[in-house]
Amino acid sequence: MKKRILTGLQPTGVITLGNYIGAIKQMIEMQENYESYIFIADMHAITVNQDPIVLRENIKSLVALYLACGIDPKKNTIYIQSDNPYIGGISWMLECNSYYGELSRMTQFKDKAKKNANFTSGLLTYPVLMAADILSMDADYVPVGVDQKQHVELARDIAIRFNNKYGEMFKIPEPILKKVGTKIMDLQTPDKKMSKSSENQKGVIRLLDDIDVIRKKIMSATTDSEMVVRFDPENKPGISNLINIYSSLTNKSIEEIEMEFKDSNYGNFKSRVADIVVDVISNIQNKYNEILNSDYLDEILDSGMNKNIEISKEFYQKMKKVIGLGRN
Ligand code: ATP
Ligand code: LTN
Repeated sequence: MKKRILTGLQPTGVITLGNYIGAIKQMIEMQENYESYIFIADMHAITVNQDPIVLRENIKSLVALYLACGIDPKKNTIYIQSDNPYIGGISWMLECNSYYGELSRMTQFKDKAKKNANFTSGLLTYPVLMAADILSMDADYVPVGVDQKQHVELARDIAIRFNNKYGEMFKIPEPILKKVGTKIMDLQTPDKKMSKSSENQKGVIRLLDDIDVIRKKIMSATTDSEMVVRFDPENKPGISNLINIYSSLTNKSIEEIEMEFKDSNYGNFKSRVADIVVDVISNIQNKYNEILNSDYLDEILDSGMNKNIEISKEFYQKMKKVIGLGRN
C-alpha cells in the first residue's frame, strides 16, 4: 500500500516562478508514488492579519493554480482546512496536551513575535493546529521546507505524549525535507532568492502576472558586462539565473544552453528565455482561467472535504472518548 503524504499550503500571495520550479514540479513527481493529501491552510493564514476579501479570493485561486500547474486531482485529495468542522476541536484537545514552554520556543514564533509585539495567541498555538492537520489525517510523511521541520517534530512529540497518556491513537509522522532543487533568484538582485513576499515586484515573476509584464521583467533582468552566455553563478549571477530558468523549463543541460547561445548577445538570449517562460506560464494561465470558471473546482473541493472529514471525524470521536469528554 502507498504511504500517505500531507502538504499544507498557506493562501497568501500569488506563487512565483521560483515556487513552480522549486516546489510544484517536485509535488508532481511525488503524486505518482504516494497517497497524497494537499490542503489549503486558511486557518493558519489568519494567525496574522488578512483582508477577508483577498483571503477568500486567494483560496480558490491557489487551488486552481496548482491544478493548472499539473497537480492531478485523481492522484491527490485536495481540500480546504476550514471546511472541516472537527479540526478546531481536535486542535483544542491537542493544545491541552502541549505546553506553553515548548510553543514559545518555536523559532518561527520567536521571529514573528519579535517583529510585531501585538501578536495573536493563534501565532503561538499555530504549530498545534498544524499537528492537528497532520495527526488527524494519519499521515506517514510530511514534505516540508526546512523552516517547517521544527513544527513537524513538535507534532511527533505531541503524538507520542498523547499516545503515552491515553493509549495508542496517532501514527508518528516523519518530515521529508524537500530536495533542494534549482534555486531561482530575483531578476533584479540575483544574489537573493525570488520570493513571494519580496518588496520589489520587478525581480519576481508571479504565475498570474500579465504576459507582457513577464516579458518586460525578463528583458530588464540584471546581467553583467562580459556579454557571454556562460554559467558562472558567482561572477555572473544574473545570466546564470536565466540559464537555470531556461534549463528547468526546457530540460536542456547547461552545456547545451551555452552552446546554443555561444554567438548570441544578451538581448537575443533574454528574448528566448522570455519566449519559453511566457509559453509555460500562458499555458498555465489558460488552464487556470478554465478551471476557476468551472464547477469542476467545487466538485474537487467537495470530494476532498468529504474524505478529510470522514478520516478526521473518527479521530475526533476517539479522542473525545479517551479524554473523557461528552457523554457515554
Ligand atoms: P515567502 O516569501 O513567503 O517566504 P517564498 O516564495 O519564499 O515565500 P515559500 O513559501 O517559503 O516561498 O516556499 C514554498 C516552496 O517553494 C518551498 O518548497 C521552497 O523551497 C520553494 N521555493 C520558494 N522560492 C523558491 C525559489 N526562488 N527557487 C526555488 N524554489 C523556491
Ligand atoms: N505551516 C505550513 C503550512 C501548514 C502545513 C500543515 C504543512 C499548515 N499545516 C500541515 C504541512 C502539514 C506553512 O506555513 N508552509
